[in-house]
Amino acid sequence: RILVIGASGQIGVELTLALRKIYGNNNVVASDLREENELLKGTGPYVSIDVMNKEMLHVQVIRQNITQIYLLAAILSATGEKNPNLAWHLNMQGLLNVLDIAREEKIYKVYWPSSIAVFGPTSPKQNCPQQTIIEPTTVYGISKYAGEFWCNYYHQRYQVDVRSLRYPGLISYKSAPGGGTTDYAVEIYHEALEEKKYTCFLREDTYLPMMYMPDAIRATIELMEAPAVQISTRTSYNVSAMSFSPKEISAAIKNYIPEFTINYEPDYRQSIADSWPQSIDDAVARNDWGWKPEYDLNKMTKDMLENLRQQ
Ligand code: VAH
Repeated sequence: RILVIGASGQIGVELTLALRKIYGNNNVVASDLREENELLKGTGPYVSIDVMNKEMLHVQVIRQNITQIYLLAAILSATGEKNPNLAWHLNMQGLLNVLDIAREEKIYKVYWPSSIAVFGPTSPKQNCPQQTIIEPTTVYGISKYAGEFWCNYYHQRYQVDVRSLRYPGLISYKSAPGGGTTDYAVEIYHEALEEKKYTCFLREDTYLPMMYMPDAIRATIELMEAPAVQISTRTSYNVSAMSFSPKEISAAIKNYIPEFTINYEPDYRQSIADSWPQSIDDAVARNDWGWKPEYDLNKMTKDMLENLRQQ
């Protein structure tokens, strides 16, 4: 059985629904510190778990007959800069609790997301490769990079089959993002429909690597279902789909909502965005397990607006 920790978050909701479709509702136990997300209600078992409480988590893993764990609970880049100690503690200790329980209980597979936020100002800005100079300058990036080495360590030393993807900014309509620097790219669709205007907290020319949630969910499942022999990277894989700026996503939206207008009021998140690469090289993921994105900016924009209109 699969346990999803952080199932009520932006990725967790969609990953839980996707995993339930594949493995059956009752075989995917959703958990979060927060109460069950509306979209999950009635689709399968839900337990309240605090990933920081290792003993309680261990009891649930045994009681629920868990054989795979997806750990999505984390504090993201923007919130992390407001609460550095909490972000470090939750992101790091949560992972260590899961890895140690996976070792003790011989859990079959573990998934843990990293992020392109591991890269810092000294990493290449264009086509940033899998291995390069990596000097994160946010607490979130530091915790994700450190976590990658812990995943590699638990695989090497204890043969825990833990796998990871460095997600770019993720855009979705089913679930709200939580405290990320790339969240503008989700907010803008909601505001375009509701207000026909948006005040963007990043400069118009801020290019960032992005991915539509359906691609991110498929990448996660394809990675987890790949034969272990194909997995050459036990820190975390670069994956990429597109890069765009607020100016470009506004133009894409204007194709559907011509009267949409945007203005810019950069805030503290601008310096976080400026520290990250503008585009990512995901050749290793493509070679190892056949990664290939399906959504570009226009296809995503069409799908986002159609689905948000129906909500
Ligand atoms: C964030 N959405 O903004 C996350 C992501 C690459 C960005 O890690 O913090």
